[in-house]
Amino acid sequence: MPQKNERFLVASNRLPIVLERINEKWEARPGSGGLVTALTPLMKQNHGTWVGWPGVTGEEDLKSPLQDFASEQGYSLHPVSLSDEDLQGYYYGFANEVLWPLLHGFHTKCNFEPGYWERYQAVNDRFAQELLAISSKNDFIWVHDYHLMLVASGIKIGFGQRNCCYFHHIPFPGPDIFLKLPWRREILSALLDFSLLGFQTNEDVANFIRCLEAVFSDTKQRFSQGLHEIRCGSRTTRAGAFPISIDFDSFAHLAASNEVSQTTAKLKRLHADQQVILGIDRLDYTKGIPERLEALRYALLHFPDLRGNLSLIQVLVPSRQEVPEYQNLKERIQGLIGEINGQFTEPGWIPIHYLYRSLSREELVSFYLAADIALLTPLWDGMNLVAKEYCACNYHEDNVLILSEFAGAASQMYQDALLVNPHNVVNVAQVIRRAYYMHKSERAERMKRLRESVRKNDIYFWLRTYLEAAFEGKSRIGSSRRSYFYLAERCSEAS
Ligand code: GDG
Repeated sequence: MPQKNERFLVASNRLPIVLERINEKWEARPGSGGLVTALTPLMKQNHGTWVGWPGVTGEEDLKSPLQDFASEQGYSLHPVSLSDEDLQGYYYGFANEVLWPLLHGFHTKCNFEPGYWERYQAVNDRFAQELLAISSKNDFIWVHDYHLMLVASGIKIGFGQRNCCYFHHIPFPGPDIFLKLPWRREILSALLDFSLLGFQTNEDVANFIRCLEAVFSDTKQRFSQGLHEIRCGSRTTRAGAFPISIDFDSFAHLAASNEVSQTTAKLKRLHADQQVILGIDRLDYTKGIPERLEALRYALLHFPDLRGNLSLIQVLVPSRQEVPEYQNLKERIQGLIGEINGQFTEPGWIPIHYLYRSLSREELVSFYLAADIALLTPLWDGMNLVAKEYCACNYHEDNVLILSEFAGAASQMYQDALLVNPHNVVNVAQVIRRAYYMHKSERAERMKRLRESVRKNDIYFWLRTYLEAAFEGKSRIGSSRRSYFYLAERCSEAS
């Protein structure tokens, strides 16, 4: 754990704030994610600074809202300003059009534009220089996610010695996919400059090591004290799986609150004689939404007993609306919803209810509570926090989680969620039916175990285990065991 005299610096693409323009002035509110909540006490205690892009260009009038935020929250924010060209090349370009699709296995969607790579390097270097300028060698720097994979290397090039660690929130693919990247050697080499590399699953760690072995012939690794010790030539680092989680208690409390129960009751009344299936996703091609809709169509077509008795509420949270690919996906989803509703709607029953907006946290929890079944079918996902939030909220323990085996969360939930291959619409349809008919005693047993596991392995546990690995070089959850897929197959067979 960091000592009192060691400052704690976090770097991520965005600062953990929501900026609002009120009476011609910017105001900064803290972001609502579990990561921010979990890190805040540590940041306060260790004179923390969070480094990132504030979310708007032209930062001079941000000084005072950022200072107000620091005095209210007890830690500082250090903005890294980005020009429109930086944003286009580094963020929309390299992060969104190269790394996001590649690392989720969609290499055919990548735009390997050399100019994007130039900007990515320049912005990563800027983050490194800013971090160097505001830190000293006793400080601990924790870099988050794929936007900033070159930062430790930038710090080293600037002759800085820092304890600089990294956590990767999205999947890491194997060499068959990763090696398509024109800058594979540079990125892998830069990652080796971090002293600890955290991934979501053992599968991600194994893929990363296989990529190293493919690119650097002198790669050696051994598993010790829950971590992989990796040596490539003269460089050494450690890597391990640290499945991220949620603030269980805050979700469980909100779920039991009056604010939420009224909306939940309304939703339940609306679907009084039916079971509700819930899908909540940011609009993204990795989330498997068309596949989910096709599975529902198949279920309604082949299992007439479900018609009139089961409805899907699909919440789509707007995202990257300016990108044509995302507009096309939205149109495709809306087209499918229209077709399925047109095909099956009967007086008094509509198969799919569709919301295209983001929900308040209270609304979100009401939807979790009103749903008898959650249907989360990403084609590949780092973790999928919605799966964990859904379990945390459902204190009645009378509901079912259907989860893609390609969500990182499946590595922890495979025994009690019903796992599906989202590409196999027939299987997903069968599993929907199985969930619909699952007896309440089986629901309760499964959900109880799921909730207990999410409660025990919450975001604070994740933080502690990561920091133990960073400071003591060992992990209590580490395992060299690789894949859960074979088990998953057995666990999710439809009856
Ligand atoms: C990355 C990785 C990994 C969603 N809609 C609303 C809303 N949400 C919140 C959920 C949940 C989060 O957004 C989405 O969960 P993800 O797991 O997809 O998290 P991301 O940060 O988007 O993604 C992912 C994660 O990092 C953590 O490492 O799991 O694989 O891609 O918390 O509650 N919140 C509100 N309204 C909504 O409409 N308030």
